[in-house]
Parts: sequence; structure tokens; C-alpha cells
Amino acid sequence: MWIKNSIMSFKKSDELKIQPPKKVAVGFPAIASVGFRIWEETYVGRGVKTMLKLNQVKGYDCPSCAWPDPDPSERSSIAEYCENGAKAVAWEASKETIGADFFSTYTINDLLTRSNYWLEKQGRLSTPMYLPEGAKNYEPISWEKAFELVAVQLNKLQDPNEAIFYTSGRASNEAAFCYQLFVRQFGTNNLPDCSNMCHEATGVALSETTGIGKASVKLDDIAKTDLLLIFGQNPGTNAPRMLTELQKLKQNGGKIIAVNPMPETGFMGFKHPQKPWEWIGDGTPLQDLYLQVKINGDLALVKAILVLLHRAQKLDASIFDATFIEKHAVGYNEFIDQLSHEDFEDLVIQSGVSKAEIEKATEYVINAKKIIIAWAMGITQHTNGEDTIREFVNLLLLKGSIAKSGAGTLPVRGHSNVQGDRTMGIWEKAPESFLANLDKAFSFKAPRDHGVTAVEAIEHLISKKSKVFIGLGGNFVHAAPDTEVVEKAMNDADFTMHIATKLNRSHIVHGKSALILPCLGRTEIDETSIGKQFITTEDTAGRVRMSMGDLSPVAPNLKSEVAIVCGLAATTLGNKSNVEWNRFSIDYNLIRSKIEEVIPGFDNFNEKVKRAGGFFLPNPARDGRFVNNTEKAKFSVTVPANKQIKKGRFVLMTMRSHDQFNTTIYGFDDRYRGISGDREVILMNKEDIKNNGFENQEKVNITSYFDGKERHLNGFKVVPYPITKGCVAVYFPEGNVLIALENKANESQCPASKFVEVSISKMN
Ligand SMILES: Nc1nc2c(c(=O)[nH]1)N[C@H]1C(S)=C(S)[C@@H](COP(=O)(O)OP(=O)(O)OC[C@H]3O[C@@H](n4cnc5c(=O)[nH]c(N)nc54)[C@H](O)[C@@H]3O)O[C@H]1N2
Ligand SMILES: Nc1nc2c(c(=O)[nH]1)N[C@H]1C(S)=C(S)[C@@H](COP(=O)(O)OP(=O)(O)OC[C@H]3O[C@@H](n4cnc5c(=O)[nH]c(N)nc54)[C@H](O)[C@@H]3O)O[C@H]1N2
Ligand SMILES: [Mo]
Repeated sequence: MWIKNSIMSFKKSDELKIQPPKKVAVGFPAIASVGFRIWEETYVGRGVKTMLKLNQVKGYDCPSCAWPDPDPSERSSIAEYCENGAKAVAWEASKETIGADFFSTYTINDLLTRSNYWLEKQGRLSTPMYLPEGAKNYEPISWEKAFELVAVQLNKLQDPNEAIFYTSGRASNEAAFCYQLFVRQFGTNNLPDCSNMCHEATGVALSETTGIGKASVKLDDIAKTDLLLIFGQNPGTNAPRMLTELQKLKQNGGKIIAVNPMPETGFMGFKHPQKPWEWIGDGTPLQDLYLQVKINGDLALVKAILVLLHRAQKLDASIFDATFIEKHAVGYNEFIDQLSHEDFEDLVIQSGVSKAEIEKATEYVINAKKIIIAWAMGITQHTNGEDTIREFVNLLLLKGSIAKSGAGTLPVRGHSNVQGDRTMGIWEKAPESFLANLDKAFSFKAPRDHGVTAVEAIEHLISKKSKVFIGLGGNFVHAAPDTEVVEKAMNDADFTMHIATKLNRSHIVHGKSALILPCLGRTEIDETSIGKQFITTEDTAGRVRMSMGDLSPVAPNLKSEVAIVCGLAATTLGNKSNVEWNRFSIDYNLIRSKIEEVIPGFDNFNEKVKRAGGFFLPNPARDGRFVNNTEKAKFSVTVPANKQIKKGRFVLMTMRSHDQFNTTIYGFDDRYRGISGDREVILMNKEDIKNNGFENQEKVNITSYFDGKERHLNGFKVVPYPITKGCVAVYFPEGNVLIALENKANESQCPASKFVEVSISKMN
């Protein structure tokens, strides 16, 4: 069923309250907030017990973000977690469950009127549920029948490419490896994932320039750097444990430059959550320089810095690392040639930052011998994200700041195993080397035609090229851009199926028939007929570690993701597959042995991963080897972004609040920004509010423009905020209605979730 007003699903909790943004991150309020959440979700026992195992050597990997753990000797013995990690655990460890009774009480139409917040709040999914064509309610179904249903739906397709197999970044290495093997044996590379909407630009730009689409630094490099530039990231909320490393960096005398259209609390002051003596006072100030760019002004800003650097180098040749460039890089002359033709004044205007501040930033760069550049969604979710990242690499190469201690690239990943899923082959364009190894290890021929990205998946569903959507985790209809279009695409499908822990919007905006298969969470014990199993994940720094839950499963009829994927594969592929799916599903060591055969760097996987702290995957760029097509690090020549919008309009970004994990809304308190009680708000600069004749908290209508089409989001309250003039912000996923499917990067296909042209008008 198609509901026009899809925004209904984000209804606010209570009255909007606005306070000035906080000046210090973490400290006591964070601990208090965690305590409350554990109490609320789990009635203490389940939550507190499991919190002690979080990120411990013998514990489980935090299901929240992908920030690396310290080496075992440096870990806190009680708790290696942050406020938002704790919220993620409390959310998963919820004591409530929903099953047959719940689904017979609520029809699909009832559920469509509920917010996603409400849906997830009902508790953990506890038994497989089936929605037959035309039915009003989901009904219980056995695991066996559920697997058979999927097999029928898949096997009746004329072409395997008519099915789409999405993955969210929480799936373990073992589940992901089995899933991609199943999908490729079924006959397609249609393996889009959340990466396609996240760090895809990073993968594209870094693979080409440094030869590896991942960070080149390890956790302990951060404290050793002279200068850390952080672009488009809000670590205080989205990677809180990063602040601990930033504090160490400061204590060692390093400098931090934060580049962001709004000042984020995490950079201003920090109090360590596990050091109560730090809870009083103003905390450690982190940023030395804050550059308030225009949205997407980063490319111009870096170019402007590079121009000044080049000028300075003419007076002092030691500013560039000539030896490194000579030995390790290609493309220097073309790059310098372009730089000499740049119009500095124009770059300054495009960036939105003053000339004096650009000069100051350049001075920091000149004086630093070791530089790290970190970035996240404020850089990747643009049509030109790849080029901005190429400029980051240009800067690092000029300074010889890669492949040495305390220097390099630091794209900060999102989902806790999004990087591992890619390593395991969740990739619509997996390289030939991976596919060839897979062929060999399993004696079959994997398809070679590229599959669809997340955005292309929607296009294929709309054009009926695809008819089945299967999701291993995630909440695709709220994560993808253009909510109304995605919901229509899902409704058009013949069959939709999700493997999930909690009920969400993607389960009730369904195809003709639909299935929900409930799985164990990472906090829970996974015991098969041969004993307890563990899984593995990979963090941002490329470290692989084991993870083992310690809570009893919340319901008896749950299966692990691995068991579900193996069950689906065995039933769908039947004797067309020679994989021992049943043995895989009870003994994960067998899966890991196969991973070892297929993917470089996993030799002795089963043994190595049991060592305290796990092991690092090979990272040639870290060691000074650049394995791209030139065998050298590459300077790039980029095209200026300079995107124009119509006069009187604004550039809108979508961002996360402090109280959510992607589409999961934990609560309504964006504590650091001082905004609580309501998420239907638009953050706007005071002067813009005044110049447009709006009042504080007045309700306005937002209209977005792309390719001649308008999209609307009405009745959002104006909140004055120190954001760059001409820029506005709303929360993700509420704002997704405004993002045209076609508003995406050419190269990576990543939706431009941080650059939407809008006008804002009074509501009546
Ligand atoms: N608690 C919690 N943790 C999370 C998540 C979560 O939702 N909740 N999500 C996880 C995931 S999947 C991811 S990918 C990461 C996301 O982590 P972030 O990338 O930090 O997430 P966003 O809220 O999207 O924030 C982007 C930041 O970029 C800034 N920004 C926007 N546009 C621009 C621009 O054009 N230039 C610059 N320089 N800055 C800009 C915004 O002001 C904001 O500070 O976090 C992960 N961790
Ligand atoms: N406008 C806008 N859109 C964005 C973004 C943005 O910044 N702005 N960010 C993008 C980014 S960076 C990302 S990564 C995507 C995120 O996209 P997704 O990964 O698709 O979304 P999530 O909200 O993380 O998925 C939440 C759901 O995952 C399920 N889940 C949770 N834990 C588990 C588990 O252990 N196993 C299984 N099987 N299921 C589980 C639960 O049912 C939960 O409802 O969204 C993207 N969309
Ligand atoms: Mo992400």
C-alpha cells in the first residue's frame, strides 16, 4: 500500500526545547544518559551485565560504529565504550519481544501510521513472519517454510539479475562471506550495500591514488601526528571514542583543524567518560583552528591551501617532501601545472572561509612534518566527493605524509563492520582477483557483469528490471534517498524479505508478499549443535577481531545470520551448489577456512583471530607500496566544484542527531546541539532567519529542486544555529524525502545527501 505522507513515520515525541549548543563533550551527562537508556530498555540486568563485555578481548565488538579498539594492553578493564555504543547495546539487548500476537493485533495499515521510532521500540522480532499477497497482517511461519518460500520466489525469476541482495554494515564477516557466495552461486552481482550511500567516494578515490580504499593509519598514529585535519565529521556523536585519541594528540603537542559548516561540540572541549576527575572544569579544548566552510566548500578550501603552499615552496624548497615525491609518486608536474592556473581569490570565495584563516591553516600545514587527514559524510555525500578526497591525497603526498608513523589517510567508517563486509565481497563490482579466487575455492564460475549500487537498485525496481528485494539488515526505505520513490519501488516488487533484529519501516512498506526473518544480535550467545560460535569483524584501521555475545538469546526461535543465510542458500540452490551449507551453519571455523582460501591476508585465520586483539590485514599504502595501476601514489588534477544555486535559495544538508543510529531513533535529545523534544526542525543561521522574516521556531515549508522537479517537506520549525550563512540542516532520515534519486555522484553513485538546493517559505 502506498502512503503519500511518508513523513508521518517520524512524528516528534514532545515539545521542542532549544538551548545554546554545549561547549564540552562527554563527561558526566553522557554517563547519566547511558544509565537511563540501559534502565529503560533492559530493566538494568541484561544491559549492565553485557556492557562489561563490550569491546573486551574476550567480549563482543560494539554494534555501533567502526572506530578501532586500542591494543589489548591499553584497554580499560571495565568498559571500553562510549555513550552511543552503550545506547546501541541497550537498544539490541531490549527485553521486550514481538511475535504472532503483536502482528495479529496490528494490521499493516496500522503499522504504516506509526513512526519508525515506535516500531523499533516495541522490542525484538522473535519469530519468522510472512505476509501473503493481499493479506492485512503478517502471520507466523516456520523457518523451513520460510526458506522454501524464498527459494520459490528466487527460482521462478527469468534472470538472477531480477533479484537484489542488499546488506547493511552490521553483518559479520562470516555472514557476509556466505551471503555473497550464495548470491554469486545464484547468478548475480546485485550486491548493493550501505557503503554505496556512505564511504563509496572514499573507496573510488583512494583505490586510484593510494592503491587501497581504506585508511592508511592505525589508531596509535593519531596521537603521534603533528597535525590532524578533520573534514565533515562529527566524532563527538558518531565516533565518540575518537575524542580520546584527539585528547592524547593534544597532550603530545599536536594540532587539530576542524572543517565544518557548523561548530560541533566534540571539537570544542572533551572530558573523558572513564576519568571522573576530568568531569569538573572545562575539559581539554581540542580544535586549534575551526574553518567554517560553506557546504561543499572543502574542495576549494584545500585547493586554496595548496596554492599558498606552492607559493611558499618557491621561497623554501623544503616545504615539499621532494624525496618522497620523486621516489613514490606520479603526476606531480600535471598537478603543479593545474595549481599554477588556479584563481586563488575565486577559491577563497567558493570555500566560504576568510583569506586570513586559509593563511593560518597553511602555516599549520607548512610547519607539520606528519599530517593525518580524517573525513566522513560531510565529504563523501557530495556529487564531487571523490575529487575532494583526491585533493586530500595531493596535500598528503606533497608533504610526504603517508606511509610513515603519525601520517596518512583516515576515512572514518560508519557501521561497525561495513569495511569487513566489503573485504568479504559484498560489492557489486568485486575485483576479478576476488572472483577468480572464489571460483577456484568453490569450483564454480561467479558472474562477471557488475551488479547494481543502492541507487541503481531503486531504478531497477522502478523499471521492473528487478522484482525481488532481499535485505541482510538495514532499513533501506529510510536510508535511501527520495523516500517516496523508494517506497513506491518497494511496493512494486513481487517479493521483499528482510533479516532483522527489530521491526522497521522497510518491513511494512512491502512487495506483493513479504517475509521478516528474525536474527540473533551481536550481544547474544550463538550456540549450534557443536557448541558456541564466534564471529569476526574488521574496524576502520583494518584490524580483524573476534566477537562473542554473552546474553541468552531474547527468544527461543531466533537463528544466527549465518544460519539464516546458509538455510536460504541450501534451499534455493539445492543440488546446483556443492557448498556444504549445513556444515557452514554449525561450524564457523569452516567458513573462516574458506575465507582464508579466497581473501589475501587471512592466512591461519582461525588461529590468528584468537590472539588477543586479533590481527591487522595487509595495508600496502601503510608500508609505502601503492598497488594501483601505476604502482605509485598518484597526484590528481581535479575539476572545481563551484556548484551554483539560484539566488534566495539555500544549500541543505542532512545529518545525524546525538540520539540516533542511522534510521534508528533512540530518543529526541540532540544534546550537544541543545535541541530536544522534536526532530522536525531546520537549523538556520540567525541572520538568514532575520533577513527572510522568519521567527525563532516558526513553522516553514521546505521545497527542494532538482532537474526541474520539486519535492516538499512541510511544517518544520526554524531553529537558530551557528551554521554557515546560506546553509541549512535537517535530520536524516526525515530529510531524505527532499533528495532526488538522480542527485548523486557520477563516479561512486553516492547520493548527495549533504547538498540539496532548497527554498524555504512561511507555512501558510
Ligand atoms: N551514534 C551514532 N554513531 C554513528 C552513526 C549514527 O547514526 N549514530 N552512524 C554511523 C555511520 S553509518 C556513519 S557513516 C558515521 C557518520 O558520521 P558523520 O559523518 O560524523 O555523520 P553526519 O551526521 O552525517 O555528519 C557529517 C558532519 O559533516 C558536516 N558537514 C555536512 N556537510 C559538509 C560539507 O560540505 N563540508 C564539511 N566539511 N562538513 C560538512 C556536518 O555538519 C556534520 O558535522 O557514523 C557512524 N556512527
Ligand atoms: N539523507 C541521508 N541519508 C543517508 C545518510 C545521511 O547521512 N543522510 N547516511 C547514509 C549512511 S552513511 C548509511 S551507512 C546508510 C545506513 O543504512 P542502513 O544500514 O540500511 O540503515 P540502519 O538504520 O543502520 O539499519 C537499521 C536496521 O538494521 C537492523 N539491524 C540492526 N542490527 C542488526 C543485526 O545485528 N542484524 C541484522 N540482520 N539486522 C540488524 C534493524 O532491524 C534496524 O531497524 O544510510 C545512508 N542514508
Ligand atoms: Mo555510513
